Amino acid sequence: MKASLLSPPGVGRTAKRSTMNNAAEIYTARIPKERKMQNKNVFLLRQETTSKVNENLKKLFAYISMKIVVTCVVCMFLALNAVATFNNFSTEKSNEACKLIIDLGNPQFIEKEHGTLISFEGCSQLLSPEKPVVPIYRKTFIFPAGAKVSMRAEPIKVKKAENMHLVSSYIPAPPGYKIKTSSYEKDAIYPEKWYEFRTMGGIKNGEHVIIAQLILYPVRYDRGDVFYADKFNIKISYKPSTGLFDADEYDLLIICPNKYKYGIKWYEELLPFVEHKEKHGIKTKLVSLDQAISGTYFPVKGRDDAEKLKYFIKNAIEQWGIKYVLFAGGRKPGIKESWYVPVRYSEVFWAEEHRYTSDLYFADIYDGNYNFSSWDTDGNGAYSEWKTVGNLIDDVDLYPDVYIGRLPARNILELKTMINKIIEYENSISNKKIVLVGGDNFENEGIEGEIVCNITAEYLPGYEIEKVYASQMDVNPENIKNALGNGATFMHFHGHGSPISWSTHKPNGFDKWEKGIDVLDLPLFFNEEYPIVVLGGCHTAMFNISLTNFPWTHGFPSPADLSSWFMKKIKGGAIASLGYTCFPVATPGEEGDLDGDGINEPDCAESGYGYMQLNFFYAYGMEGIQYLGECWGYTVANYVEHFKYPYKRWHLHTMQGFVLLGDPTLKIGGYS
Ligand SMILES: [Ca+2]
Ligand SMILES: [Ca+2]
Ligand SMILES: [Ca+2]
Ligand SMILES: [Ca+2]
Repeated sequence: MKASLLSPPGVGRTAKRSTMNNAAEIYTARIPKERKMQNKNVFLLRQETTSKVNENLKKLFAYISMKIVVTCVVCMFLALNAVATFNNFSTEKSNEACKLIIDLGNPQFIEKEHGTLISFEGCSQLLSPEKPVVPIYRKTFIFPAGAKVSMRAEPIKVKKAENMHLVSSYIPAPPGYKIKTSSYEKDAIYPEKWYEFRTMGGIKNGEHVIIAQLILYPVRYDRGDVFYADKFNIKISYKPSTGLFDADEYDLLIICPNKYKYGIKWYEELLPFVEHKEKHGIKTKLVSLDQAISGTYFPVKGRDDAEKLKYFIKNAIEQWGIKYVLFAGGRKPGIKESWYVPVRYSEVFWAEEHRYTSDLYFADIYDGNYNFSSWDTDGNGAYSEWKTVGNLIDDVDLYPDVYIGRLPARNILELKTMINKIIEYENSISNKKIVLVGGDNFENEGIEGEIVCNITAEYLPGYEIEKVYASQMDVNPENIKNALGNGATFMHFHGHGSPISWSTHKPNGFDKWEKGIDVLDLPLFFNEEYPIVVLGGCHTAMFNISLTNFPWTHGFPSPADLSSWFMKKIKGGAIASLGYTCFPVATPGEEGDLDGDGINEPDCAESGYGYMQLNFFYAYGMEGIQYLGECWGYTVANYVEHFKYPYKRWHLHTMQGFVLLGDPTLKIGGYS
């Protein structure tokens, strides 16, 4: 290897951690806000580069608000933010183009046991079975909805790394599954291109925008040779649009079960709730499912109830300006599966799982061209279809366009319990307290559950912290109940789950499970303050199970899942729950800076379900987002921005399965 073997840079990469305690110290010593702001060296539009910025670039940025932007401001702006916002483009000019250079800095060559890992600061590592591990660089640009954007990238100079053997990727697995190693074909070409350009449609900071993503692959393997490029020429073309969204009649759309078929009771039960929401300034429209899908308000479109409902939501965004959707109903009682408010099954095969419900389907209304995001682009009636072999068949946008939550009530009593709890909750103020529950989840170095929970605590400064950690005590219902006491704002569990239980291990005690918590423990929770419960684990919010259909529960029948039990508990339990309807992915171990923010942390916190849940707390604690559904939307959107492309089965599961069971307009902590 001709290039110098640089010492491995970055926090945590400097030395292999010998004990987890050391690692925990490293990660808790940092100021949380810096975690995402330390990106100065990430998006390297360096001084020497930006001083030579093409005239067109200046022209482009001249349209940024206030029109006072000079080159150096632009440089700061791009360098300090992971996302560049091009909010106030001219709407008169028809076409704009600009050129810029992305400079990734020097490559880092990290010698591993089975080969070399090449990285650039600010890149994440792309894990793909039977492929070499290569760095991937993502840069996100935001444009107004309806604009036409394209980007091209070209490496400025391609270099060859002599005699280099790249490490091969392991195969990611859900919690509880063994992570397997793999190797790659000698005559493979990977990745096939130097870059990809993709657009998505979504809501960001309350605005409907285009999320344009440029993805660079600065290292490519070609039949035994390794090539890399550290500088790229980028060309951006942009055609503006006029505003698409100006309706502002309602904020929240509630969909309740059929008004006429099931009597008017569900509808009427929700009227005091609507009144309560209105009292707090949330303009609310209550619509029953039959009204939504039979043309009471808008022309009907769609092939089945779920698609008709999704078109209805699209109309409600465009005609009423809604930002939040609440589904007030879950599965109907009975052996045959049917629903008060429909679900959509996503069909991405992974980890022995063929299909699972995804409420994200109803929140992802638009694609990058602001067309309807059907999740069934081949029109065969199978949604987000990815069979056991081959590629993803249907295009999916995934970026939420509306903030969605569901009250998974199976009868009117459960609905009543849930909405009464919400009204009571919002009319009071909760204590600032969080209960953290974790242990050792994988045989890799580090106590993943505790690492992730410790970072949660960093995001909530000023909060009273109660820890139930397997390294310190038994993780059992008594200790969890004691830690909760009379209540908390949040509970965060990070470990292994099933639809009816959650658990973890003592450090290195993988032959035994902690008692954890299961549905039978919930009746004993009598906390007066209701926390938002985040249940990190497989299937923890699998709200479609029933007494006659209970996959993944190891044979134990239960009328409902753990998340739903938390919510339907009378005088106790939770106000809302976030969990997974399927297997999410876990990334234990240490393969580099997986989220590409320029800071290397334990992988369990940088990708997979740990990363997902942490971003929920980041949204509330660091971004100051007050409403529950918006925190969910921020979380999913952030995961989409980091891990959607290139498509991986495990990331699709994680994004599509992460569900909010609760009111998306819930004011976290209550109204003061
Ligand atoms: Ca399809
Ligand atoms: Ca979308
Ligand atoms: Ca990182
Ligand atoms: Ca890492």
